[in-house]
Amino acid sequence: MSTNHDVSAKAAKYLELEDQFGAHNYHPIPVVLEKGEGVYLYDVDGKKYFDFLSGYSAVNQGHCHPAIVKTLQEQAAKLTLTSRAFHNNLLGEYEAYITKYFGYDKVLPMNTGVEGGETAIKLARRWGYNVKGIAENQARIIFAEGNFWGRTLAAISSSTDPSSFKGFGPYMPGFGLVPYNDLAALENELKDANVAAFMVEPIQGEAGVVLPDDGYLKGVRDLCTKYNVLFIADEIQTGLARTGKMLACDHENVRPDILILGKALSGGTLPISAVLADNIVMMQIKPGEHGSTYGGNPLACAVAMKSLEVLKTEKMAENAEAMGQLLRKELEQLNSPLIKLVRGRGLLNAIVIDHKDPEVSWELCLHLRDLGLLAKPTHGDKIRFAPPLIITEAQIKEAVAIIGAALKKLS
Ligand code: IF1
Repeated sequence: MSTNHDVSAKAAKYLELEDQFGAHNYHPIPVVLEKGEGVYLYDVDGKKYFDFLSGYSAVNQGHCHPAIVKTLQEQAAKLTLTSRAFHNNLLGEYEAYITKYFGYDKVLPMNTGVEGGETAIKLARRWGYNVKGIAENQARIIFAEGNFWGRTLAAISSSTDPSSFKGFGPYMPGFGLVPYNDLAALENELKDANVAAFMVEPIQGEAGVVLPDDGYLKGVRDLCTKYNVLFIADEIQTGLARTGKMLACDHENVRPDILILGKALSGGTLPISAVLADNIVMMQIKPGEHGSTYGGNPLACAVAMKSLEVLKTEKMAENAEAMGQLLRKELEQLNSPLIKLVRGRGLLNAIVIDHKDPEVSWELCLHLRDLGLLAKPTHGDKIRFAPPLIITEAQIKEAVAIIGAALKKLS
């Protein structure tokens, strides 16, 4: 493994700036990007890459989607922010649009995904006290081991990954954990009358694209109904056509009580998140009790509506389903001894690398970069393959040829 993975002198300058002036809270693949178009990214030296990360599934619609960018530019020139101290002419239209789109009474607009999670938990606690009748300060929220929902103190308080939570205590009380994909363990917890909600990702992204058994989501729905507990689905990564359906919950036809969306709600242009629920949950929060400066701003409203619209008009869920099947089949046909496992749903996929050296996934991603494909290892031995949902059959085949060539450089 003595490949020369040096970057150009031009790229090195950008790395130095970040190294000197930025916090060292990331360890990126050494590549400096300056342009995106559809499924492609371009670096500062003009080299073109397939994007197989899609901004962690924020760029489902493809980089700089023309219709989204047009809407963004037009609205940016007209009105961007009023704050919620006043009304704006797009908020109500957006709220009507997104609630109809997903079939909920109401929406609460926020910005980042983690704020969506925080909002869902605040709603669940309120519902727990006001509706379920839990005694003050006794509400519990249950999470699945291996979950990832962001970096706030609440989010890391539910984390089982030491690199997320270690050294940042004390942690949020009132949280519990059960193993993922374990309905018996969940039922055991839900018997506690102080439990207000179970919050779960339909497929665990950060954990390495971990799919539960068929029937798990249906089982979660049934248990939450049985024990009068809210089912919160974190579809920030799995939602918006990524897994081959508009929501990953649609694969089992289950409807969560609280739905959290983010990432691709803006096609990668702005931080936009949304929490959807029916009145019995949403109306527990009263004026002045929750919000944010940017949540529901007119620019975000316009961009979110267009981002949702193109997912449907361009049939991105259908394409994700078809291209995902092709991608997994082609990856399996590489018959690489280094690929232990190919797994995923739609275009949310991962390979598990079979090698005793954990550095080999990183090395593979550097070879992929050199050959024109960008991907990132997660948890050592896994590499996520999640291109924009507009990818074509020919592009999938070309990308898999690159992956095959990169794997050969390692063996
Ligand atoms: C980082 C991974 C992806 C998420 C789910 C909520 C959030 C996320 C299911 C919070 C965010 C990110 C954030 C990014 C890395 C990342 C990630 F590698 F950790 F696993 F996407 F795959 N729920 N996911 O996946 O959303 O507040 O960030 O908008 O470095 O933290 P956010």
